[in-house]
Amino acid sequence: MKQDDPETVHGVSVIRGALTTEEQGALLADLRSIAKVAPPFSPMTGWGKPMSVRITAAGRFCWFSDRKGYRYIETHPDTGQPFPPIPDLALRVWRAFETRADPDCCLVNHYRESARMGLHQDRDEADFGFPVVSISLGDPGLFRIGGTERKSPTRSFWLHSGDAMVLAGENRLAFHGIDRIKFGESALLAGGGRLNLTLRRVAKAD
Ligand code: MD6
Ligand code: FE
Repeated sequence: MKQDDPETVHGVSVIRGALTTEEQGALLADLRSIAKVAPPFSPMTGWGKPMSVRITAAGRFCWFSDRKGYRYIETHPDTGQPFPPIPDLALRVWRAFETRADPDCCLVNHYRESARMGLHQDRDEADFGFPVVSISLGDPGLFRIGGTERKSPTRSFWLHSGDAMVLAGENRLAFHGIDRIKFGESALLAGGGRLNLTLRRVAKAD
């Protein structure tokens, strides 16, 4: 794992190729085991349409959304079971950026062809002093980021398989999303697609 000198891409801290190809494969295997016990689901948006991304999680919390709104949950919506532990490799990436406490949530987003994620802020966590750390796997995703208001100007850049990125400081509450993926470009996922892990602390650290 590469932990040194994050570069700044359009004001965002990125470690290109943080995970080697072998590590990406190992993390993918971990995610497959997670998906077996915590099957990915498509949360409903506020206007009753399912999201194009499928999500699941590891750690204590998972993000969830339905007509009643969005929130963090501690048991799987279908199985009623708690989520499996966060993979060690993902924890190691987090610790390259943050050592005060480990994350208690690792969201896993799965993008199939033509899936996207609209501009949003991650603001349901207790302490914005902690970052959100992302790891990308599979096909490239066009990441767009703006400022703390929806109408703030945005810029975008590609995230590739193995890249790690952190939203912290002035970027922590910036609006961001995924415009599109370059489906079928990476060989990591058989059949194409993109996986993104976002590690965060939902509860206050003690
Ligand atoms: C994605 N990422 O890359 C969506 N959120 O699929 C996010 O929503 C995100 O990459 C907070 C921090 C980093 C992220
Ligand atoms: Fe986000």
